[in-house]
Amino acid sequence: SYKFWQTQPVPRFEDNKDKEIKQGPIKWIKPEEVPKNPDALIEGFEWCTLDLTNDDELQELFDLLNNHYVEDDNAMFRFSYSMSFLNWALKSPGWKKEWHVGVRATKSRKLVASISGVPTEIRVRGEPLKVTEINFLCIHKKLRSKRLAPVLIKEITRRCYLNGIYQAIYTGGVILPTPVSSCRYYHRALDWLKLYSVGFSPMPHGSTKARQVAKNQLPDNTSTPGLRPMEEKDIDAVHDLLERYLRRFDMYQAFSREEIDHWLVYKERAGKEQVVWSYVAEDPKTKKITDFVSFYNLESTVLDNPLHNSVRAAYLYYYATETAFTGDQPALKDRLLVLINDALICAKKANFDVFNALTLQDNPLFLEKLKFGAGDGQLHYYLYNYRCAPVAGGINENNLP
Ligand code: YNC
Ligand code: MG
Repeated sequence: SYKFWQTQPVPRFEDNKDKEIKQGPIKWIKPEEVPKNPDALIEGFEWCTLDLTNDDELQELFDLLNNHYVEDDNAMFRFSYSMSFLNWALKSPGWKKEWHVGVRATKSRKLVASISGVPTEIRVRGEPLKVTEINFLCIHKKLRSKRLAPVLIKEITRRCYLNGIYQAIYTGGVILPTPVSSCRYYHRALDWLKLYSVGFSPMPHGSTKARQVAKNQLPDNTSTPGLRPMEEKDIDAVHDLLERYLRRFDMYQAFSREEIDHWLVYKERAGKEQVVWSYVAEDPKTKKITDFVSFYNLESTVLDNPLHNSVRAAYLYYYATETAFTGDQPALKDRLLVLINDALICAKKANFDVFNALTLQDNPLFLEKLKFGAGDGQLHYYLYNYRCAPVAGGINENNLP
């Protein structure tokens, strides 16, 4: 099968068995051969470009996603991206209106599908690559299984090619040809009783509610010396630290200063929900920024529960520490145990119910120790029109405990 994906410039599953994978683009795109107009849609629907600077259109995308976007396998929870989150994710530096693609019902004008992209630059084993990061592919439940997804994907591809971008990065819970890397989701309960009552956390065999609550208790105060919220004045120090930290991995985002500002110290308009929390550790003596850690806010709607409507989830985002460069593995591990535990404490204070993290970068050093448990969810990373050897779980193997 993969009737659509086998026509696309992506590696086949078999390709990863080749001994030597020559890294680079799969297909060379001739700009003059890129179609000037979109493909036709099924009768009764038409293309649109969303204007997300217009709150009404942002609201339409919000409504589509809140009713039809990603659910877990048992349809108990559905991602609920806030309007602030969509502003943050879709209007990052260099964003283009043309990459906010929608489909409307011609008669009712109702928005029934979306796919979007924002530009960024990544490094793959040292090679710089300008890419579009594709996200929010969503089709109304009543229009599923009509082969609309391939039409949406071809349209955003056309719009990327027209802008001179020939590669893309995207993630998903489903297996497609062919992941460049795969991670597992881990979850750390902050409000175990709530997670239990919504059916997210099971009661471990032989345990009790009281024991689970006690097990997940956190200290009231953080313990990294000099930990404080990140401010604008920290941007250059964090940029430098994160850049050096990420260079240790095979694939990562190559941030500009403007991107650090946007992704880590994002300020929403007054009255809107906070999206990202970032903290720095400032050495009390030298005043140098030695560490930083961040997480973002992504709620899930609880479907069909009499007690709770939503779960507030914090997702571990970027972090970095000077101890990563000392070559002293136990020191790195010890530092991360304290730093990430502090992030848990901050998230608990900000009223989050659960803290999620993936098995990438140095995360395996602290996940189990900090009482994260493995979830059922996987996250696969994909590159479009670019071939390279698989990246081992995003993890630098030398850093495994
Ligand atoms: C998926 N998540 O395999 P084959 S993640 C990519 N990503 O094709 P139909 C997907 N492809 O197998 P439906 C996919 N899910 O025949 C399915 N497919 O080759 C493929 N869910 O299309 C699938 N959002 O329209 C099959 O399926 C073909 O009506 C079937 O629609 C799918 O945003 C979907 O999970 C996912 O809204 C839209 O189920 C729908 O089921 C839905 O008959 C809930 O489609 C929400 C959801 C996905 C979240 C995400 C990243 C998307 C990446 C897309 C690929 C981008 C490529 C790069 C483009 C730029 C290139 C440059 C430069
Ligand atoms: Mg469809």
